[in-house]
Amino acid sequence: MSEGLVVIPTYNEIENIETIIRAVFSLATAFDVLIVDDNSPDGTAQKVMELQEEFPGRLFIEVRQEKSGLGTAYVHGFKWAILRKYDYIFEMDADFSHNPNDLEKLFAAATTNADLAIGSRYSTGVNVVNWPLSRVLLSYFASVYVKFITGMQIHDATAGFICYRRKVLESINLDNIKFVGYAFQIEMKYRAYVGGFNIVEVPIIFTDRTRGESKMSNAIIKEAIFGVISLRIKRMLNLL
Ligand SMILES: Nc1nc2c(ncn2[C@@H]2O[C@H](COP(=O)(O)OP(=O)(O)OP(=O)(O)O)[C@@H](O)[C@H]2O)c(=O)[nH]1
Ligand SMILES: [Mg+2]
Repeated sequence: MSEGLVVIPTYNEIENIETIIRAVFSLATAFDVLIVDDNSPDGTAQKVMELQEEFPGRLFIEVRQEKSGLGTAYVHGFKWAILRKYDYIFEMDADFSHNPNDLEKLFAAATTNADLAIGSRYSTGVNVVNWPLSRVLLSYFASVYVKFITGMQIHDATAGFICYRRKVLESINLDNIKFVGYAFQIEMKYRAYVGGFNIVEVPIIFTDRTRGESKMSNAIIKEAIFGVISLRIKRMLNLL
């Protein structure tokens, strides 16, 4: 067993799944991989099961019965990782927006001084490739908004490319995490921040997906806008 586990949530990622898994396993550092698939109709899970024969003891899959959002997929993966005592637990998308080669940069940060290492698009300017301007602006201003409401000094508050030390995840009551989209990413960072953990941003370049479909929706944006306010209120009431 490796000390690091890369958790990848998937919904209809048949066009990316095999290449992303192979990319992780071709890194110099040996990480294990857990796919959390929500019963994708396109057969993503079946593909993973086929690949498990090639990577026994390194590639794992959890299949949930229905599409229930990225947040709870990660919570499922985190609980799985904590039970198995992985020391470093990563979040990464399946769509190559996050370059698997950067896993090693996040790992280096987490094994030196970071309790939570964030693959950050905005710590050195705006490092986003191929996103329409509207998407860049939305994401960038989401981070400014989060900073304003929460006071948390993070450049990329909605980032989903992360390495956590296990103790950070163990300190968070994962059953209380209910958000499904960007609000989930913000809440995880905010809880780590409130918990006094050392958060480090590692600059990365984020590239828009070229294969498969986006699951972005207005509901996810709304959840983030109101979610940040509700986090701030919970904090004021000492509930967080
Ligand atoms: N298990 C699970 N995975 C999901 C769900 N929604 C999204 N994902 C996965 O989460 C990752 C991020 O989703 P994306 O659709 O790329 O969302 P995004 O990155 O915000 O948007 P785009 O990059 O514009 O597509 C991908 O690996 C998706 O397959 C879900 O409901 N359940
Ligand atoms: Mg994506």
